Amino acid sequence: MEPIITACTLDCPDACSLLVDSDTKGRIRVRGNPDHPFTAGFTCMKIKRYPARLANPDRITRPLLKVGSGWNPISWDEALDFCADKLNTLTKTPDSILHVSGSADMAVLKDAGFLLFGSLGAATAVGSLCSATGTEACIADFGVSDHNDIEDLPQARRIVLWGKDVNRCSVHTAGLVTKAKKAGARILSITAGGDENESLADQVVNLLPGTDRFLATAVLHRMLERGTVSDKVVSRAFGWDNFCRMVISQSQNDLLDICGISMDELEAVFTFYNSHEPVATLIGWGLQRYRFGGQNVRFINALCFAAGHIGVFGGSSYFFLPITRNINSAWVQPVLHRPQKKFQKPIIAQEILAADPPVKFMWINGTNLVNQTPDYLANVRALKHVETVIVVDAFMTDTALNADLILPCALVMEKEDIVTSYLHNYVNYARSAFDPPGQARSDHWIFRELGKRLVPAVDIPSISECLAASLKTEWLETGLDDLRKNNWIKAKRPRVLFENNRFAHPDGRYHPPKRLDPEEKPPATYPLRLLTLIRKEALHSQMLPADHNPLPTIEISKDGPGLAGVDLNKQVWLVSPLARMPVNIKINSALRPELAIGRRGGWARYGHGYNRIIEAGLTDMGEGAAFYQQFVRLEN
Ligand SMILES: Nc1nc2c(c(=O)[nH]1)N[C@H]1C(S)=C(S)[C@@H](COP(=O)(O)OP(=O)(O)OC[C@H]3O[C@@H](n4cnc5c(=O)[nH]c(N)nc54)[C@H](O)[C@@H]3O)O[C@H]1N2
Ligand SMILES: Nc1nc2c(c(=O)[nH]1)N[C@H]1C(S)=C(S)[C@@H](COP(=O)(O)OP(=O)(O)OC[C@H]3O[C@@H](n4cnc5c(=O)[nH]c(N)nc54)[C@H](O)[C@@H]3O)O[C@H]1N2
Ligand code: SF4
Ligand SMILES: [Mo]
Repeated sequence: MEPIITACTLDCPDACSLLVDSDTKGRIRVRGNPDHPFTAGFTCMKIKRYPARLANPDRITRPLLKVGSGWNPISWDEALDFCADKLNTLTKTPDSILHVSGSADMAVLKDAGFLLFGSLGAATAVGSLCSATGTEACIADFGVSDHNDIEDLPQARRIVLWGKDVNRCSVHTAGLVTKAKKAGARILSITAGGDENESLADQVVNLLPGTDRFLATAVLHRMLERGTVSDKVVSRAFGWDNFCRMVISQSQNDLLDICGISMDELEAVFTFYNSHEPVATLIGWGLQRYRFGGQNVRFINALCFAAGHIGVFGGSSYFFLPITRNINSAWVQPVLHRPQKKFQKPIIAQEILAADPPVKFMWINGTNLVNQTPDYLANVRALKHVETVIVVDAFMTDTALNADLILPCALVMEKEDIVTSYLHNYVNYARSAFDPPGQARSDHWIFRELGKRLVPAVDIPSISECLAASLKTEWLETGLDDLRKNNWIKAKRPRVLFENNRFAHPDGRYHPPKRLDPEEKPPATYPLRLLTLIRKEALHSQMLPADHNPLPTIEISKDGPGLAGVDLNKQVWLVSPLARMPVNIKINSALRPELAIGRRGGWARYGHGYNRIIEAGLTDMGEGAAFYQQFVRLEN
């Protein structure tokens, strides 16, 4: 195979440029493009396994209509007519049509779905299963979710991995941190456990889950007590005095108790931040999957600000870049500007079951919603409650299983597109490297063909039109032809954000948080906190049936309340107030005794799928999912 340069469109911060070719034995290879400045010639193991996934015999390659308890292959004409007929009867009651678009495909063209369903005025899903809580927190603090250029990280002198499992979640961030370390940077990891950061970090502080806002407050308390916050920094904040009163009114010992850490550990974090060398803080996504996840991020930002590490080279608080910021999404704006009814993703089952008018037609693309959203059993009930469910996917996931019609889609590397990143500022051209198998088609093709069948028709522009329109921004100096030739372009963004502490709020200032809410204590009958963390070898539920062991594995420390009275020679069950599931136990003595750790993404239909026992709940900001608020116990 001739080498093809394309780009990864999976939901991953690194947004790699990829080189697809074959090795000397003719086997297909996917590698990191050595010429791309950010990808720098390497990628994760997930994408290397993708050619096998794309060619997998379990792949759905024809539209499948549910008939009784089985599936009938039908033609695209029949499938699209089926959808159009249903939609055409509902256009007068658009609130009964619900469109849910996931982030499995991070590229531009899947947004054609927002154009199509937005034009109908259909209901849409808002909020997020992922990062919106922290993003909203950063916007509340700084006026925008933005950070210094990540490519300058190797020059940082001090780096904090705050709840960030870099080796799993972003191989390139891990690479940049390693470079910085080799150049002499000091690394502090503040974690609830389950990562592999000991190998990178000079020091590790292991705190109780969900309590980061109290650790940040304890450090801020110490800074105020010792008078280390500079007047120049303070002058750039709005409402600083009230914030200080709130911090100072806390008792240092109470704060340490809540976090479960020692005075020495607090002193270590204080000393790390109280430095003339700038500190770069990389905030992970895990610590915002709590009821007060937004506050967790806000108090960490407050600490970074007060210590003078925002707006300087080598500093910054890194959380998330909105993926649409370097492209123009105007082409997606529906022609008809009817306000759309909104369903909140983390509690979507409750909302569907209570909807008035009832949801009669639901379209799901780019997400394994049933498996990946809290309360799996309610999600199944909700889909059964809807008359017609269309799922666009390539595998028989727990979501597809509950569809009335499955439309087979093209996957990563099988379609042309443009993709941006939530970590760096490169915009990559994704070229089709493989033909989609059988009758699988891109989401864009499906939306365009469906649009033609609606009355009145909804016109979805061609691929070239959508892509060319998306490049028209002040940040990019390229057209589509150039990008097709050059494969990527870096958006013109400042390397240092918020220089001189000028923030994006209308008053130009930093806005500290106004509340510090208490963290829930584990109930006596459910003493463990369940953290369902990412796995290295797969992206969320993009696993194959053969990747599933007979039972999912829970890691737990030998000591503590988790295993009291549990006989490990008998079957162990993981139990929440919602449901219970059988699990394997792996002892991991490095973990705090209050934790149970599982790796997320396994499918409920194979007895995995932790969302069976995770209750649906919202975070304090951004309509996020409070996955890690869940308390559980183990029993026989
Ligand atoms: N291999 C792989 N990479 C991925 C993904 C994947 O599925 N697989 N998914 C991608 C996506 S969409 C996302 S959102 C990211 C997720 O990437 P991460 O944010 O890294 O993912 P999580 O596993 O949710 O949480 C990571 C860390 O948060 C820590 N943590 C949990 N609770 C707390 C807390 O209260 N305080 C502190 N300080 N730490 C805490 C845990 O110890 C864990 O190590 O990864 C992306 N990259
Ligand atoms: N228990 C628990 N659950 C969680 C989390 C947690 O911390 N704990 N974290 C959450 C997080 S951070 C995230 S981001 C979500 C991820 O959850 P989802 O957004 O559901 O992502 P995936 O599990 O990767 O499933 C994506 C599906 O889309 C399909 N797909 C891939 N590419 C395409 C495409 O181009 N078009 C279409 N139509 N389909 C495609 C894949 O085959 C796959 O079935 O999970 C959340 N779920
Ligand atoms: S999943 Fe992430 S690290 Fe792996 S190839 Fe895609 S963008 Fe790169
Ligand atoms: Mo995510």
